[in-house]
Amino acid sequence: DEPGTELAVVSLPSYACQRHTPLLHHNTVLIDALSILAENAELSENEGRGVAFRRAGALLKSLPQEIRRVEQLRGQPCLGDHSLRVIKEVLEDGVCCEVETTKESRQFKAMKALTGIFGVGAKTADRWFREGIHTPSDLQRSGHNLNRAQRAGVQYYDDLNQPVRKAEADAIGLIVEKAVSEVLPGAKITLIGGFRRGKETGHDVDFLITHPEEGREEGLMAKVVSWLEAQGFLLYHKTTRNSYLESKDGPARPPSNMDRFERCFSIFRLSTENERRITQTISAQSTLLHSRTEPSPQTNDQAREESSMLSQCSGSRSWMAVRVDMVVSPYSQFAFALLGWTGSKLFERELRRWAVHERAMTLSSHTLYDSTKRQYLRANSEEEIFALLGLEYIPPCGRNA
Ligand code: TTP
Ligand code: MN
Ligand code: MN
Ligand code: MN
Repeated sequence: DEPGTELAVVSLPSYACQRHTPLLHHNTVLIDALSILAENAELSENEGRGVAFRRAGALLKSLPQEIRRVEQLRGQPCLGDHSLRVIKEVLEDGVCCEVETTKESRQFKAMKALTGIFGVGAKTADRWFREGIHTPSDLQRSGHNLNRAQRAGVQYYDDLNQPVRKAEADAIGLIVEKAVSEVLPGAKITLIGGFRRGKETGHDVDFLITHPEEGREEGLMAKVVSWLEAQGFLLYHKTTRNSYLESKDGPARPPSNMDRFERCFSIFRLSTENERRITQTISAQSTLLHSRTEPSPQTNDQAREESSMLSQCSGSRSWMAVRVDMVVSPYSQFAFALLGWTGSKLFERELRRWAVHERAMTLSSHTLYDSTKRQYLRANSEEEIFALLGLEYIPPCGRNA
């Protein structure tokens, strides 16, 4: 045996919100295997099973070293029999049979392709799969009636299935910032979601908008959306009003993990020219952007000519479609909204589970309710919320569970 491989890793705490989960970790192959099974469970609407595999994966992400033998994991929480079996098989044989079978299965492939369409969830995808629809092209040929979101999803399928890069997120950030300052001076925007956790790519870009004077944020989203639409930045948008104040069942128990902020799920039209100009303005040390549509080692004229040729022959263009989520929160709820929308989804789930089971509290993206004291607890920062929950503060980059 190589020295060191027998070293027992200190046993980690079991809730992901009690430990740091960095973006870069030491057990990628094992985590990838568990992620496939988690994804498959989620697509089959087996949420409990999905969460079990996600928790096991997150535990491995928190480990400070590479695991070579399954015995090194003795005493660690979050690892059920099934996950341990998968880990053991990957360590011993390089692959796990169940994972390989899942990856190759027609159903898994079809469900992934169909839920990859914006506006299509597991239920709808499963119904279509049973009808023999396996791909977005099958769907188009089928003549099914699609709703507005799904039509946009099919139309921009290729773009929306490309990872969004940080430079693109920053470019969109400047556009949203401009929109917000035009319609309500003093309002501020914060980049949330995966990019706030330090990810270099994402499936979308998420923003939280607020105004330091409570109440000024009311009706803000409609104005922001109108401005963006008038400027030609929006390919699709669906705004949902704030339903928090009107709710009868009280703020402590949102019907699901969905919160009730005014929000907009949208698709931006990001011009690659625009992105380049904007990004150069923010970073004095000019970042070299590798555009998706234009080859870079050319003069601008050559590139532009080629790009316009491409747009005629192969559908390549000088712009791209990017998914963007925007949420508006009143200033008094900002810290909760920030914590709730920074993710990861598993980290959020773990925070709420910790709150209920270990503190008899209910955490949402609006408030924290203490059932013992029968009162709402206020907080002005994420640090305060962690403290109220009796947790060590975990910065966004440590929330990649
Ligand atoms: P996502 O944008 O789905 O995920 P992400 O940003 O972590 O990952 P990706 O890079 O792939 O985009 O969600 C971001 C956070 O927003 C997530 O923690 C859950 C939260 N969220 C809510 O709180 N309520 C909602 O209704 C939705 C859709 C998300
Ligand atoms: Mn996101
Ligand atoms: Mn409109
Ligand atoms: Mn999002």
